[in-house]
Amino acid sequence: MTASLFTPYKLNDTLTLSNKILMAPLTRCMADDDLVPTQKMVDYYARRAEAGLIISEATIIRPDGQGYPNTPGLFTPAQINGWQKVTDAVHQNGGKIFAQLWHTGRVAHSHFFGGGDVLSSSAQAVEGTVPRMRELVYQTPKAASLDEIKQLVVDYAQAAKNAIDAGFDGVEIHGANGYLIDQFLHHDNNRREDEYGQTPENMSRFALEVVDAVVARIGADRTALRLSPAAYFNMAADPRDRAVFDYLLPEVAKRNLAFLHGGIFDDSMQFDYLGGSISAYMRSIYTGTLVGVGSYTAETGSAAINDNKFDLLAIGRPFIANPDYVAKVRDGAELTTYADTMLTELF
Ligand code: FNR
Ligand code: 8K6
Repeated sequence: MTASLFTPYKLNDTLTLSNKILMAPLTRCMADDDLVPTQKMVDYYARRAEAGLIISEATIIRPDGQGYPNTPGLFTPAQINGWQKVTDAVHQNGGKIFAQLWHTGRVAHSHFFGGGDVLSSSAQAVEGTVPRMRELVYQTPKAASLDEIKQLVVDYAQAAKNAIDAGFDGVEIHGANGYLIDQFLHHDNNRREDEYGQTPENMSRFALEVVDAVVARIGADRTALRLSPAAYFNMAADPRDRAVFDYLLPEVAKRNLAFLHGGIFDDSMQFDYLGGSISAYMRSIYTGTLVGVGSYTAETGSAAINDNKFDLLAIGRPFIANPDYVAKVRDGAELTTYADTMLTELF
């Protein structure tokens, strides 16, 4: 029933995956206080190397991208060295790993980087407080100036280069889930009146500039992108957002990236303005390799691949609960059920 997951998949001339199961990016907040990956993180990723591809937990590109405690970075030599140990261990176990590149934008908090501005597309604050640090109320961001946008693009490209230096097989640009890039792609957050706002082309500009800068630095074969056409996390939906993604997805397809990955927790959710689920919407206008995700089991994911709904399956929470997820599925062994209490420990 899950046989379709266990055939190799050629992403491009540079990368072939040994199976179609990806480990989804999963923030764990377990890096040390300098945001360097620890030995426990090395072991955690190494245990999961049977995945066709691991996508690392979201990893911040620079200090003001941080929105949660102890999320790893990729901007200091110590962080690059720490990740090198992770990628070496994964490679030794026969696996492949991409780094997910992250800037949280308005979901950042200056508590984590010693004060100063939080940057976003516009000065629209996200409501509420930082999870697990309930005393930290989100601050109103500064709308990034044109110079600040240029610098952000440069910093994404540098983090991508740092990822390659750290031994990663590639990067996934985190353009999903209401973080910085997504903050340009939805009307709820993007109120700009310059060349980065108002029209689908303008609202897509930052995302495409980041993609192009990363591709120029490390190559399209090693670059992937995660997007959330539906606003569902830290963001309110607006039916006008559809036109933004109708423009953006074909533009991304022209770049021949390694893959495009949906950002969603449950892919059975239907969005009126997208005409269905986010994977169905993305499949209808994106022509390259598509990764499906969101509350799938190996069986439902395999069936979706057989039905040509997407090409590769990303698995999140079950991979936290089962380090040996791939072997268990292959052998038909029983899986341990995920519980939020498992987030307190890396195993
Ligand atoms: C996530 N998710 C997530 N997504 C992302 O793009 N970057 C990240 O760092 C994280 N971090 C994260 C942490 C935890 C604890 C959870 C549960 C989820 C979303 C994740 O990649 C995935 O899309 C969802 O978990 C849905 O897939 P599953 O878990 O239903 O297979
Ligand atoms: C501290 C880590 C932050 C990264 C994301 C963690 C996600 C936690 C898992 C549950 C989140 C629920 C997200 C909202 C989905 C809404 C669907 C309507």
